[in-house]
Amino acid sequence: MTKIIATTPFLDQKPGTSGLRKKVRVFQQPHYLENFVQSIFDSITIPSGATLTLGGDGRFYNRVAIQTIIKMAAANGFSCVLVGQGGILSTPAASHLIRKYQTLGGIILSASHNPAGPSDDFGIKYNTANGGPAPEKITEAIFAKSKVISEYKTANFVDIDIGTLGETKRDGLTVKVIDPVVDYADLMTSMFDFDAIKSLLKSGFSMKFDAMHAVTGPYAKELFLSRLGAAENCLMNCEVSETFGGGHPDPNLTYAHELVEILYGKNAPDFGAASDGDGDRNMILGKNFFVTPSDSLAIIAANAKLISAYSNGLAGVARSMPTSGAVDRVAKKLHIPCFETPTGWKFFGNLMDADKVTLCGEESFGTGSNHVREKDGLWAVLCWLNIIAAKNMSVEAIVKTHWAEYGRNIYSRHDYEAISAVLANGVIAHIKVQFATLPNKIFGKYTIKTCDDFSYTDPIDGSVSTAQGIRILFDDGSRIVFRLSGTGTEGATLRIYLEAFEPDVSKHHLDAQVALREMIQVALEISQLKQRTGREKPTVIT
Ligand code: VG1
Ligand code: CO
Repeated sequence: MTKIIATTPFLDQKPGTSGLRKKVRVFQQPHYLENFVQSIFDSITIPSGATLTLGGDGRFYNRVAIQTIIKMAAANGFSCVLVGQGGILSTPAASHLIRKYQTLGGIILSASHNPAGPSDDFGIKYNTANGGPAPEKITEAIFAKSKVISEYKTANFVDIDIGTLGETKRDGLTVKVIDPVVDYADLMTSMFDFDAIKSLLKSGFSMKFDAMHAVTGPYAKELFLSRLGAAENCLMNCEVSETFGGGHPDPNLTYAHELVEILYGKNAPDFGAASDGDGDRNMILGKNFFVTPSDSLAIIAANAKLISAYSNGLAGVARSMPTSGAVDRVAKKLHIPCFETPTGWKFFGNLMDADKVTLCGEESFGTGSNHVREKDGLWAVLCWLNIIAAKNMSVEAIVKTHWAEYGRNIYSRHDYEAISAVLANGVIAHIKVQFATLPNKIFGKYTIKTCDDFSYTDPIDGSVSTAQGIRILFDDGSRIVFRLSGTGTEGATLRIYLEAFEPDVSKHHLDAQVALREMIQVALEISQLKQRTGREKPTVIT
């Protein structure tokens, strides 16, 4: 074992909601990755016999980082590292492995949907024994350690062959290279009615799944081709590439345009879905039809009993604050609790561990349940296929029937990416200055009821998270939320979340941008966004 004096650079910011995300060249600086990994190991207790789960989304620098982490795990007293073959583990699969094999925790290497390659992004996060992202307590400790770290420990053995399944022993450490897919695929097989989905796929129902050249490719092949008997042409972009094919594997209407064109084109299949870089996000499409993630969560909740894993019903549901209130309406009808948490999956973990909620979701194309402690893209796709098979209805019919029963929470998010942090903070500050004067203000058909900066007290451990996004609430239940992203790597990203409730079925066909036009103007007026940032329009609309 060698102790290396860890000089600069140290972390310049607290790991965000999804760990630390930076440009590859930042991670490539001498000692940078090592400092962060040592700060993780110094923030947890590593008992003798401890195992670490390790893998990533396959992006550039994944394999290099894995060798570094294996050596540091050996020097820091781990007995075993479980690593996905080729360094591959989707985020939900890593979460499952941590839980299934009761490992001490896991390190997941991913910058999710951010582009990959030598001049793009890399990321790293630590997940605890419950399989979920480390809570704030630990990420704060990691950050604090990173600022005072003076040395890190590493071992001096040659690189491990992570391309071949099997076990290697080095310096008291056993490295097990395991199949990254099989445990996860077994879990999925145990949760859904695979026979019903198989019959659906045989019956002429057509689908297209887009892995966007990222981590879900091998998982999709095993699930859809091997286990569900789908035809090869049901899959696209299923080879994992270190640069994600030069693309931006963010499953939304902007970045998954290749799939969107197919679903909105001639001879469109009945069902379309895509997943992100690390496999935790999902987008659901029908023929000529887009399902918003907020609606998807509500619809899965409303139909959960059709899925074998949830046939006994749900303990409760949770959504992140900016996610629409569609699921709240379902929870009310089902007489189950509904929790509103800050953005980021780590807030759902405590609720799931305490059996308070079964399903969770975020507006950012994240849906999941207590089968793991991460959101899970392929799980969401299987939920939809299972529900379609059971109801024998099209995606569009399922959504419209749902709206007719519950009303429609018309929803959209406008992102302004890569604006200077100073200007973005200025916009937020400008809105906050108006907190005292906004209530009762009338904007056309909208009257403001209240506004605040969302803060959350965890009902399980009492921890408090403040400044989680500005909420402007209108008296008819509509909302505007302003929030700064915690996952960007260039400047600041300002997100505006818009939601209007529409009970009138005759207006349910309206395009969200059309239906929300007036509210978008209100958001721009209150924030003075155009004037303050010079931006004429959002970078991404979802
Ligand atoms: C974004 C999403 C958030 C999600 C997070 C991680 O965060 O808005 O809902 O939990 O990404 O998702 P932010 O701070 O940029 O808004 V993933 O798939 O990147 O792990
Ligand atoms: Co992701």
